[in-house]
Amino acid sequence: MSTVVADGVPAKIPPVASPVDEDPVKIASNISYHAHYSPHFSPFKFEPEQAFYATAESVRDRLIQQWNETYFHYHKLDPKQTYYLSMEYLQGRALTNAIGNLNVQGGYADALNKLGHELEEVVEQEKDAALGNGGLGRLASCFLDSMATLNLPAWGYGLRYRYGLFKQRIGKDGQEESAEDWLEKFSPWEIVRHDIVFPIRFFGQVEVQPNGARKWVGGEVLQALAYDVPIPGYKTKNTNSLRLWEAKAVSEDINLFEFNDGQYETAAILHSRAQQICAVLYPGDATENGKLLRLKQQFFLCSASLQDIILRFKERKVGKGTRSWSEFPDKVAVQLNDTHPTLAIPELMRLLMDDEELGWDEAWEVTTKTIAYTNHTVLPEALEKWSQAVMWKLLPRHMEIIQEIDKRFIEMVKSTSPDLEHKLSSLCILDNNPQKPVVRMANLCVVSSHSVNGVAQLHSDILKAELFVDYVSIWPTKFQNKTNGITPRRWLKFCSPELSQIITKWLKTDEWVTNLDLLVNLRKFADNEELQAEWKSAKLANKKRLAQYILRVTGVDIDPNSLFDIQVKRIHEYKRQLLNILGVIYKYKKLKEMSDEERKNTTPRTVMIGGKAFATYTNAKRIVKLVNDVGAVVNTDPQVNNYLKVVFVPNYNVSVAEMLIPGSELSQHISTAGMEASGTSNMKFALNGCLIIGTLDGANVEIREEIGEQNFFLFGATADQVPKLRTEREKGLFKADPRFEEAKKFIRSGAFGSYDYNPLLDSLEGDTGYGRGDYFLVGHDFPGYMEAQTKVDEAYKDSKRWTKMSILSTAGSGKFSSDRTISQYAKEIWNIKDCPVP
Ligand code: 26V
Repeated sequence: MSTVVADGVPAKIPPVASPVDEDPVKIASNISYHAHYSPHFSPFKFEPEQAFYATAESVRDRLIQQWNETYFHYHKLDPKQTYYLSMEYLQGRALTNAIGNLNVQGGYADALNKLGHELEEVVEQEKDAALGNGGLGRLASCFLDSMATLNLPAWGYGLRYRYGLFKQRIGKDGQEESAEDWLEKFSPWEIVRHDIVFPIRFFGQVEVQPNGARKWVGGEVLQALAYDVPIPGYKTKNTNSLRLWEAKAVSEDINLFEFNDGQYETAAILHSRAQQICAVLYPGDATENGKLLRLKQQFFLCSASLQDIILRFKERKVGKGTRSWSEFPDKVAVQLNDTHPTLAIPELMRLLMDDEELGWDEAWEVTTKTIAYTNHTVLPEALEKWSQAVMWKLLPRHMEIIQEIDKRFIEMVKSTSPDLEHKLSSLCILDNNPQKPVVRMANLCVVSSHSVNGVAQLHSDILKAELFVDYVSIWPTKFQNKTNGITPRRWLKFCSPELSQIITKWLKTDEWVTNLDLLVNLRKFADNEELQAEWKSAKLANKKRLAQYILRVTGVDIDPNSLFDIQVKRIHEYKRQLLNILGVIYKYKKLKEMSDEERKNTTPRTVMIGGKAFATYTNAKRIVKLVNDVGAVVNTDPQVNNYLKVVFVPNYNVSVAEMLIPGSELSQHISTAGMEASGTSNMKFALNGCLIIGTLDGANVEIREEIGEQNFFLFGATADQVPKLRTEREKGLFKADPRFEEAKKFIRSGAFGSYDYNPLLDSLEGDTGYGRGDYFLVGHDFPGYMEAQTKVDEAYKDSKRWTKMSILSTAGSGKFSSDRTISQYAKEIWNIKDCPVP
């Protein structure tokens, strides 16, 4: 333990309050300043945790300076600006990213050394901001990084959840969830904006004004308070904003009479309701209350963000006098990250008509030109449908507007596309099925947006050919593809500095960090022995670091010389972690049946699986339990454990991914074809020189095209074969591979303990009461999967060949930069231009 005083830091390095240049001595003095005057900790201690907060506050000073300059620059130039509306952001840790983007890595590392700390240790103190579930939230965060790096005037809007995605622990019954208290101390990155507050109404009724105008009144009114998180671009001054809303009650909403009367709960009822809104990401929606809360969250985000956007539009008149509303789409683009922020559509209509007094046609023109929608899934159970009754109660004026949009859409189809009339019952927005009348949010988005996009070519093709096929004939040019991407800063430069340095050395430039296509120039060195040796040693260093981490969090000692095989993502049946573990089980059984000599000829493997199962998703939780049970048996079996280990990596999140991905050699992206919209971890793994075993699904298709089919272990049914295979399965025409049967039987025999796996295994049979036996076609794809795995084992034995494939994976990853994705959104959907801060 070191203290500031004992180190003599204040004496040697006098605290300096203002942000500083790159001189480590001055940086150290600024860190000391924050440590010393911080109201959060005693100034007499300077342990790693205090060092983290003081360092973060020092870095934040720089960010705030750039962030203010950026705001004023945008305000002065008044360019068209994009607003990304998302219910999820998976920001992860911010310190390494901020220091790296500001390009002050060396200065801060030296400064912390002077203060008795290591930067690596200090950054580990930060908790992940996990305000999201999985790929959709992480995509939003990668997009923010690219938007700032490309100097685009673009902001994110989201909710400031008090508790993010749950913390996962593995107990004797499998996954256990607990609250993730990311704000336990405080977040040094958020700036509360007491000047930015908007009223948000719920419930109430619609009142007709004397002039016939309609007005939403009554109900309960809460406040949305802004918290800004600065988003620095890489090596640029532009620092954008992620604005997160928090719900508050108005101060008069405490009834002092009731309070003094001892009725504390009723006195503060609105305070308590306000707290509920941003309490947790994804409140369980099994109950009516849960559904209502989730809808309130969505509306809260949309209403606060749009009021803010409109205010900014009005403020930025730049000498042009009053603005005309028809200019709004020339200044504002709103991107809906899936259907979660769909209520932005009726809310913008309402604000324009009821508050700004535009007529329907004018408001509709502005709204449709402003809003664009991204679809992130074709799974029917994930397509949002809200009960009309709940919507009428919570948002009566919005329901009137949605009804009117639907009515006009139906009229339009009848008059312009009479051949589609018989399809109207599925095309229209309100599903008036008397059993369960609902609002179909995706339909509302398609009807009301000027652009609809999927997130990988195959996914966009499926949208056009299936889910939205009839809309395509109405609006042939509305549908687009924008293949996802990932930020090369976080996902290569910062998480794997060793490999990054090698790439920079061989490319003779570090420009690849902002122009990822340059990686293609590595191809010509793929056989070079010197590069191969450096590449292997960097990968080995990353594997050793990962092995230490695994030992620390699981107690399992893994061999860095074995093949590191990783599957990390949310646990879902369509992602088929079950296929992976069944393959492992079969392999384990065969290893046990082999002689010692035979085992020695196999390729030693460490299989790591990680991810969170939604708390109420029983089968996903059974899969987590199975992986853990298999690990417990295999890892302690002395006959086998030199050749095979199985690790469940607990509490998978962004920081854990930053540790796992650089150390990976093979990763599994094995969803049933047609079901994974894109996937983005596949891109992160490939970028880090990891080979992929996968199906022709989502972005795998394009990754394989880019890196070359000989460098991709492909197996499985294709998306267009899937429907027929399912029908055959239902008709009992499927003949199971004996290896598949053997693996299942082995589990049922109790080889992995006494837990009842029958319900999970039954879901793989064609004749169960589950209604859709082996819907995900694990049985069909099993033999192909096993053969692909055999090819993996063979390829790994030839280290030169494997290393070449690894280099070619990185070399072929240029397309998957989120800089490319965002440039396409900017040009082809938002029509915005960069606006670099001088
Ligand atoms: C949500 C749910 C909720 C109910 C149970 C079933 C289910 C299945 C899927 C989903 C996903 C909703 C949207 C989503 O997160 N999509 C992901 O978006 C990523 C970024 O575009 C993409 O890479 C992933 O493939 C896609 O699953």
